[in-house]
Amino acid sequence: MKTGNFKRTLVTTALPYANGPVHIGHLAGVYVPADIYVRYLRLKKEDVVLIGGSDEHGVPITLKAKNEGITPQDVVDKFHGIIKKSFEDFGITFDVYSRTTSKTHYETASEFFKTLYDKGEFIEKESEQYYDEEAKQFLADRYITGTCPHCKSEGAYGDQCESCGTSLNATDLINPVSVISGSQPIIKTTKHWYLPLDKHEPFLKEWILEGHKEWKPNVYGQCKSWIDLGLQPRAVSRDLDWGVPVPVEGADGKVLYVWFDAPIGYISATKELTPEWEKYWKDPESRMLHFIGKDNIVFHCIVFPSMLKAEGSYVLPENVPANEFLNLEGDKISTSRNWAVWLHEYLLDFKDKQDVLRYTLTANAPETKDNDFTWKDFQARNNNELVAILGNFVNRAVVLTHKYYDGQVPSCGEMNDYDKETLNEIPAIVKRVEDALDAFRFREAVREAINLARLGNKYLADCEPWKLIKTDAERVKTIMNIALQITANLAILIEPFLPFTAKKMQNMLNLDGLTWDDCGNLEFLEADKAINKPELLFEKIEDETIQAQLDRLEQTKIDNEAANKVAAPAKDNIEFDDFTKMDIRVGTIIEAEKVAKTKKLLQLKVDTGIDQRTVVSGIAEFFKPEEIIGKQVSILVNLAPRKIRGIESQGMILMAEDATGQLEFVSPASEIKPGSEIR
Ligand code: B3M
Ligand code: ZN
Repeated sequence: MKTGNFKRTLVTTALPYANGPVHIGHLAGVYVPADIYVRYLRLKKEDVVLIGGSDEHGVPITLKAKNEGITPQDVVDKFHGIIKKSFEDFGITFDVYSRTTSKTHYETASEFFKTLYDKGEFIEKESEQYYDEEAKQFLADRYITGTCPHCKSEGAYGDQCESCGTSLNATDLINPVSVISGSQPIIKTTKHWYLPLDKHEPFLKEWILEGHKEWKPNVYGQCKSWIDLGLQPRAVSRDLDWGVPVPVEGADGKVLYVWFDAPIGYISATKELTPEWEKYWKDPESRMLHFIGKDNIVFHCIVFPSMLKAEGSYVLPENVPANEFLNLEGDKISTSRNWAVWLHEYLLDFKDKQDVLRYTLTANAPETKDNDFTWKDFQARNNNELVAILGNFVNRAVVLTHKYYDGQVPSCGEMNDYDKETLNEIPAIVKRVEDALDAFRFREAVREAINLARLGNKYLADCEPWKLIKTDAERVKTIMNIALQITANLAILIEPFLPFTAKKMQNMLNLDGLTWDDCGNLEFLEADKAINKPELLFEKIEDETIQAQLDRLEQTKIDNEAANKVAAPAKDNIEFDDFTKMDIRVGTIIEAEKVAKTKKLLQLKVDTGIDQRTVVSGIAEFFKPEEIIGKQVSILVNLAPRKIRGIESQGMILMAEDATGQLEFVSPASEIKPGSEIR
């Protein structure tokens, strides 16, 4: 689709859930490509807005709040701030970054629902839903887990299986369990509103399968398989107390389903951006693009368009350039397993290196298939491409200009064939970058852009001005003029991808207000123009720096393995009498010292209330003697004495030991007299 057929473009980016920070997967899949695209259109002086915001509803947020003993609002306030800052730090140039708890959004989502409701676009249906009798509440989506009926993985959620990606109804799950109480939920009747996707099926077939064959194969293919499976009505409300209340009579305790209100968040955010929001949303000459990850395809290509169509006055997306997933060092990125590179943490370790990450994520974007981020690749792209090609070329051009001409652009004399050939390459490269960007092929686009720096490097290496300067100073002026023209073109061409670097380059060249049309123009650096001192663009990343990142991930793996170790199975049953044979008391440790020549043993003196006795205990690796004096512990006092390393041990201190071997004392919750019986 040519951009020229439209008057303006509305670019939306998936609204990240405000229940955690954002990581490289978010950046690579959605925000960097969207930002590249929008920067490109802005350079072309097109009317474009970039819309973003936090998705602040949904069950994971309520669960997180519950776990942490805070309110859902506390959760989203915290992460909305962190996420917004990360995007700013990485130069994602949102025209508006809003949130779905904003007043405008509540009004907009409510009105949208009401309009569809009044038009009779919903089916009202009583249905059987899971209900947790202990917690006394209906269990929406993620409040239930169970076995996926399709791929049979454990831990599938009530709305989606994260293993196979299938979207589910909670009642499809095998062996459902309530996340709140762990109990087996019962089925109870409740009323909800449904969007009859089946009714929209003929339209969707026509519009996507016939009308949008140009969509990326991964997107088109997913839509086709959804439609081929046959679409079902989808509930757009939930029994929950966090969300936009369903704005009709008799809907107490019900809110809009998060996937109903979240895409309306794009509309609310545009409203907050400009009073002229309707021209972006309702004028058929506006083009809407949704940048999303592959798990959101069905909602943006099928559900939201059906909502918009049912409403009647909105434009539909022109394209949905969804990406696949980015993995990290061969493993799926996971928030719960902390298997991620968090954007805010990256910047602590790689200060001012936003462009290095933007570049790596673009060059290696998961455009057509899942892709892997590795720290080695990150290092190689930085050292071999950004430093050795781009940085090296720009630096040479600027440094030599200062060295030979005191920082003034030399005039271009007569060009030879090689000069002309080189310059002719520029428009060809620009065209290839444009074609790739127009088709949302960002990997290819950035590769082509860097090819301009390759061209410049080769030109300088072939012409060797540093040798010629002694023999043919006139010729060197032409060479350096051409090198600077290439640099200036690069400063425009790389701006969408590497905006921080482009800015530095434009500063060095004393240029600003450049537009895409200036690409290929070889006049805008006129002779005698003064340029500024060179600035460092990129620096080599050393092996140690990369190793530190790999070590951190290795540690995460170790921590996860420890956390995943399960408790040992229960032992065989015993009789009550067997149990009562044990005399367990509360004792207080009154002396402690290491047993000489051992690593694990401490010799303790314990006040048992009955007497003061010596006990040898294998806890020295976990506790320092001085730390445990005064500690109340559980002691088995009628264990037959035995000699350990020549010391008679009279009893045993009871310890709790987790699956990883970590030890803790079993102590009374508050102080109690030594000798108190434990039973
Ligand atoms: N918050 C899901 C996600 O982050 C969801 C996107 C909403 S876009 C309207 O994957
Ligand atoms: Zn599954």
